[in-house]
Amino acid sequence: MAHGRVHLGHPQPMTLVSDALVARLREWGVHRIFGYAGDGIDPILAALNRAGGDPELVTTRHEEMAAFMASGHAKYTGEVGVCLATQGPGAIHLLAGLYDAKLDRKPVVAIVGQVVTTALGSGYLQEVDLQTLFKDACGQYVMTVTSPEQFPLVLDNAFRTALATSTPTCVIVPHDVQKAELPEQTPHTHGVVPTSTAFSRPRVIPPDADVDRAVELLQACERPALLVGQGAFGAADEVLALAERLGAGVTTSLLAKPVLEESLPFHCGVMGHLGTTASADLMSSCDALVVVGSNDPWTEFYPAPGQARTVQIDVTPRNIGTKTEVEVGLAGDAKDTLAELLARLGPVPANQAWRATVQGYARNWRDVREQRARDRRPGEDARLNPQLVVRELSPQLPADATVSVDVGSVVYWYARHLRLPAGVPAHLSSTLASMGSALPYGIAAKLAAPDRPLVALAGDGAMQMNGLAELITVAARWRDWADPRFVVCVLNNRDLAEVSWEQREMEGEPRFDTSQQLPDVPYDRYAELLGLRGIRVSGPDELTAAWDAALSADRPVVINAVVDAATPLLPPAQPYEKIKAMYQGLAAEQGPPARRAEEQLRRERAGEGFDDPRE
Ligand SMILES: Cc1ncc(C[n+]2csc(CCOP(=O)(O)OP(=O)(O)O)c2C)c(N)n1
Ligand SMILES: [Mg+2]
Repeated sequence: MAHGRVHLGHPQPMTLVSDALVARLREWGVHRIFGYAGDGIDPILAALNRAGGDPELVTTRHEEMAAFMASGHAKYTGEVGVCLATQGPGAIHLLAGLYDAKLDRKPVVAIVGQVVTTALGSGYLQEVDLQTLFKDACGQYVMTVTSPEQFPLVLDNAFRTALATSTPTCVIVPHDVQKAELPEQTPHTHGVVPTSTAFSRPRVIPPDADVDRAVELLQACERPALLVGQGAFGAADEVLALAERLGAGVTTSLLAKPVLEESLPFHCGVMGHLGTTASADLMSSCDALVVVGSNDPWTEFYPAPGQARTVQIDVTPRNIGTKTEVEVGLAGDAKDTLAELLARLGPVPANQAWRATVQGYARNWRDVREQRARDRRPGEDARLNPQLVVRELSPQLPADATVSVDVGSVVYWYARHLRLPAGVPAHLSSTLASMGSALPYGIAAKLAAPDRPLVALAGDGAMQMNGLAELITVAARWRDWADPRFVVCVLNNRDLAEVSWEQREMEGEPRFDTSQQLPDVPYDRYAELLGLRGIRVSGPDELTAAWDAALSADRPVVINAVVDAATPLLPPAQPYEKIKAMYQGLAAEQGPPARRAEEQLRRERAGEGFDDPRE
């Protein structure tokens, strides 16, 4: 091929681009990559074969899962996640997982094959314009390598950029370039760019004047609240210290649920549509808000305009002021910035009445939550209350567990009912909110920490979308795990329930059976077929034993929890006008489940103190 237009001087030891790729991955600290084969990457696969397992190639059942695993790996480990796919269809399949990383701001490097450079532009078999395909998902850096000498700098830039911008990046390597020779030592000559794996992060703290303004604001307030986001991971001590000093109530974004122990008396739980009444109460009555590393998009759940003077701490200046009116922006790392703020804040007179109010919100929510979880479904065709399924996990969740969650109604029950012991990580596709995150995330977490028990919570729609396929990966690998416990709990409601509730709440329409209904699958028996254990649960009294059996099993377990789809996804503390459409949609539906759902909704609203009219 026509590479090497650069004059390289004397003959010197050469290596293949693919071998250089594998060696460079190790230098970047990558010891596991997630991928799927194709002839477009055969030279890279051969190099991985020669590398003898470092990095290890984890194969998935679908490239999308490789990308989700890379995103999950980044979330659980803090490292760069790497995925590998072939040209054309394989590359296309990566997209959703890469967008997941992009929207939740995680560093991922995608390595994809491409047809040979001699055929590019000819409309070749599997030829897809990959630069354009990845242009948005990997907007910070996507590059096609067209010569071997260019390869090292492109790979290094992809890693540097992924780390520096917390986003996915993409390296496209045409098949012939993968097989081309590269000098082991970069020649010191015009047109060849030296590169290295050196990387460093800045220590970012805001200017003193900004901190002083924040201090002034906080000293003048009477009813402070903290909204804690994923930027506060690693800053729990400082967040706690600020909350205690100010006497503030605390709420978190969904992503930041694991940051703080939720049993703290002033912790009001997760905010937003899927959040708690305590969080809604806190946000609607505070007069000052400190947003710490959160860019939570549930804007209608922030304080109303003009209600609260707001300080926002964010390491990314462009995030400041983007979701609510902010008076003082503090551009800085959460931990260091909070430390600065605490150092300058001095003692603050404690507003005991506000403290008591906040603790009252939190206590009240805990009562509401317990009531909802314990609510039994009456009637002949009674099904399990899904809230109880998740509630019953809380006391049994091992202190060293790792949790992965899917998108669907289970996120509501996770946010509201699962008590995470301190230090238990939990992740899901949050900002992209893509179905199909629980299994690939769970596998990535398990491979990163095979000695920790894993619990994956998923809906039946998500299981049918990809979970059943990825369970095959679990079945193929569990014997290698130091702790074989990998518990998948499927909330089997035969419904795309979250969307069914959205059809009612957002549109005032009845649930559309054709689009919402799911075929029944015996998830427990499918697990048994794969050599795993399966447990079917259909009554509330079986739950404790089911979780216990699953968490003490000698192999992965699938719990098929047959639950009631007629369980409202009720946003917290909303005026009747906002809930009216839900009643309207339900009223237009026939049959006992709709009547049950209506009564359930009315009861849950009453539990929040609303006496909704019967129209
Ligand atoms: C890839 C993808 N497709 C569609 C959606 C829209 N969506 C959000 S939740 C949901 C229902 C999920 O159903 P299931 O997994 O059964 O969970 P349930 O809500 O029934 O508990 C759907 C279709 C999405 N978020 N992601
Ligand atoms: Mg479902």
